[in-house]
Amino acid sequence: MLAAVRRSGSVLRAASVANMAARAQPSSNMAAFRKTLAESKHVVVLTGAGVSAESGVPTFRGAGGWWRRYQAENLATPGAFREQPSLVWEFYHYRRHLVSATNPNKAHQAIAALQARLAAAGRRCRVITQNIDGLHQRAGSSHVLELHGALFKTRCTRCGDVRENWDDPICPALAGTGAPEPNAPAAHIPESELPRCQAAGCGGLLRPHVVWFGESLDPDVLEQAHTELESCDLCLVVGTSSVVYPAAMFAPMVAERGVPVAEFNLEPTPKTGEFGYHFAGQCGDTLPEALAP
Ligand code: BJW
Ligand code: ZN
Repeated sequence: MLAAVRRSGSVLRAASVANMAARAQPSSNMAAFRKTLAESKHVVVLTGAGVSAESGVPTFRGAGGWWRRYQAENLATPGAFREQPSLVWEFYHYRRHLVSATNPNKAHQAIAALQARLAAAGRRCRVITQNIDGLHQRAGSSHVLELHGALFKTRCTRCGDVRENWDDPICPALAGTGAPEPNAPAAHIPESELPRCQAAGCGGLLRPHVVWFGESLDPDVLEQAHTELESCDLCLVVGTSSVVYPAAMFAPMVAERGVPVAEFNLEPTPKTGEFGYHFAGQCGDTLPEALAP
């Protein structure tokens, strides 16, 4: 079935609709979830922007998803970068600066503690995140699969060189730019003064090493994610609106195998009806309770 899903999104959609119709309302029985967790041998935790919200990192959709007069997701496109590289770099400079000043929250910590506890018991727990903020790793999680790239990595648009970069600002011209207020003026930095490639003799324009809309995810990361999803016996979906593909179909794929899936979110999502559990609330509250030893 999963191989078919990879080949055809429509197979998945048809199966999901049938599954939704067949399922009862998801349970919010914490004791039942904790029993399932206690019996599981291979847990996958799929996270989205909501897991970092309590650290002060804005989500993409909803009220927090604006930067100046732009919806964040409209700046996360190759077209936006082609047309206004200065504006897009300002947006990422703002986020790099903001994330540098934040810390992992109780949700990141609960996930990292679960991973450590299961590993010590010879059980497996893997984090698959759509986030680029690195907060899972800073909380102590290992083996984190970053589906949409990393905020503190750059990629050269000319030679493809990828490297870590924690400089703030990443280049002198971005210093003091990136203010998020609706009326903040654009910096209009010339391309020659935006971040440039340091690989020998290149000097090409750098871009954030992230996955924008319409771009393919790293095939190795995707393959590893599928391997985890196909073999896990419990899946947690934390703080994602489940509207961006391919990640949006990961947990439904797991549920389709009859494996328990638990969603932790402030509100229901388009996929909630496909899952066995839904825990409403801030994941900084719900996850520590759900994952406590
Ligand atoms: C809390 C909380 C708290 C808050 N506690 N909860 C199939 C069907 C239709 C379209 C497509 C398809 N396959 C591909 C597409 C096209 C496209 C897509 O999905 N479009 C849809 C929007 C319709 N996908 C792509 O283009 C992907 N590429 C791809 O598939 O390539 C092949 C292909 C291309 C085109 C056609 C077909 C195939 C690439 C997607 C890349 C997404 N990139 C971004 C930016 C990354 C870089 C950056 O960060 O700057 O990734 S967009 C943005 O959305 C970001 C996020 O990772 C992603 C998901 O958002 P997320 O994490 O869910 O955040 P929010 O804000 O949406 O939700 C937060 C949730 O948390 C909410 O539910 C809150 O309630 C909750 N919450 N606080 C618990 N305290
Ligand atoms: Zn280069």
